[in-house]
Amino acid sequence: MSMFCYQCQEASKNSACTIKGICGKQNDLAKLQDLLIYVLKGISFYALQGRQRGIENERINRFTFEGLFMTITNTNFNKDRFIDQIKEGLVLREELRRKIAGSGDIEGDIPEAASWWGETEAEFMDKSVGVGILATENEDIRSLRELLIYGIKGMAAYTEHAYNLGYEDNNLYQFMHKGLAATLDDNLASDDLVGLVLECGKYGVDAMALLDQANTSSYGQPEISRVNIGVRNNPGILISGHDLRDMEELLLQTEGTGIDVYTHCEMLPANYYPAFKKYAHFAGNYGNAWWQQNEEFEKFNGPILMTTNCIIPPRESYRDRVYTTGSTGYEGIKHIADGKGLEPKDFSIIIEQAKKCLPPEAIEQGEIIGGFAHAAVMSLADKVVEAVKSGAIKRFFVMAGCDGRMKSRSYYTEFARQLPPDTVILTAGCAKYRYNKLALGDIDGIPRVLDAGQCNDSYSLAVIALKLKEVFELKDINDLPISYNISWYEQKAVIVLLALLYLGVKNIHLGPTLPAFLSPNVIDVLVKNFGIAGISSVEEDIALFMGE
Ligand code: FSO
Ligand code: SF4
Repeated sequence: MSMFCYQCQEASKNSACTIKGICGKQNDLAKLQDLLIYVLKGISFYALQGRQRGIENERINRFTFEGLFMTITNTNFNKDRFIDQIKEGLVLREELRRKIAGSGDIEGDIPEAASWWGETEAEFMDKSVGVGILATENEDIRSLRELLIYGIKGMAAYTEHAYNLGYEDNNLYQFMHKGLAATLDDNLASDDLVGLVLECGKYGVDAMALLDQANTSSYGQPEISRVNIGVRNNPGILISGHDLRDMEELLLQTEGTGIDVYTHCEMLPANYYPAFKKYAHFAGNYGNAWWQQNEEFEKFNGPILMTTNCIIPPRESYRDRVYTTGSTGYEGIKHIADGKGLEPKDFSIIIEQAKKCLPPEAIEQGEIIGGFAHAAVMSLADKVVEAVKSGAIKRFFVMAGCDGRMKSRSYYTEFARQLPPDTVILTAGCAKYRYNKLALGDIDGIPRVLDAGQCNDSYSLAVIALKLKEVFELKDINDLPISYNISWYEQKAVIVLLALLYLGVKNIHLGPTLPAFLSPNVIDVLVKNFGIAGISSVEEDIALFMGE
């Protein structure tokens, strides 16, 4: 049986990738990812029982979020890494099982995922057949299990970034284990799983809040900033992904070397943090959203560090300049290991290579503005409230989420362009690249595109909405003049969506297509309870949102 993956928006024919991923994921890698998730479910079965008996295992917790993160779209394409991870997972699971058995009988029937054992790649490949998505026959149960798993994957990514900065919340680990173990339980009906999916949204809010706390306590509150999108004359290192600790360590290690540092894609918001802005060799942002990296990495000329997704299969022309770190990986690409204990990572190999490279080729020039996270927007609160009261701002549009390759995503550029001039876009995530360089002007000094930051900073947009609800003394967040037109791509967008649902936001429009993993009945539940909808034409949607 060949692979079956439908976890992202680019799933083949909006159904599933079954021969090879549109993302470049090969059949064997997809199956190893399925097996790793299966092993994590088995670990979760014991972790839950362990916790009830006071056995909290730091290594298991870390292994769980790392493993989940590795399986997110465009994160890790290195087969050997998955094989090692599965081996380590089985050993950890057995250690935990023995510990729990030592504290009394194990409760309930032990699922196969918690007892299966294998050692070789051939055994892993054999086992991977029959443990993937299609192992659940009922379409609705399968859909809800996967929705839950994807939400947990997104949560795991944010949890890992917070952990890297020393911030943890045991409740998040507990829910990851509870949710994963629940997907093994055939006694759970659709309603139970819907309940877990909504609970996942609650933990999604908590994970994003924790990461917000980690980022802002470590690097200060993002400030409204102008970011250079042109180039300088020195050789440069391009840093992509979401991990701010990697950003800090790279800036520290490149200081005084004559190398400039540029951000790419989701690292753009690093330019808004006071702790990073102070570095003279931090030169700005280079390029656009992840899917254009083939052309842009070629032109950058210097080394590129991928701290998280989205990585796409690199071309030969720049392959030797790409480095992965953290959860990312790619066969044949150099990987920068974690530092020992609290030690920083060692980026010297990248810096040495950069010294021998040409400066980046200019692909754009000028500046963009961003840094409208919750604290910065709150400092403008009076102005914003005044503009709403006077009618200068009629409506806000939350257009957070992700960008992607599909041609149909030009919808978002057109949507932004055609929105009435008395509207403001609130954005976060790489979705912004579809409209953050348009000349959309401002309203009484408030730019019409307010970028809060990375996809996890969608949390900021929720905080802003809740604050406005308070200021306008409204009972319901849905009474605010805010519409939600979200573009999604991978599993972090799933946790952002579940978090918004948990906060009570209704009538979210999701595009460019609805997730392939949602069965018709599950879509029905989301439509009935939350008013979730897809998108149609720009003109029709704008008229609908503006109540015309
Ligand atoms: Fe984009 Fe990729 Fe941040 Fe995602 S770079 S698509 S939702 O990884 O995480 O927004
Ligand atoms: Fe296909 Fe997306 Fe899965 Fe890649 S992650 S195999 S593109 S569904």
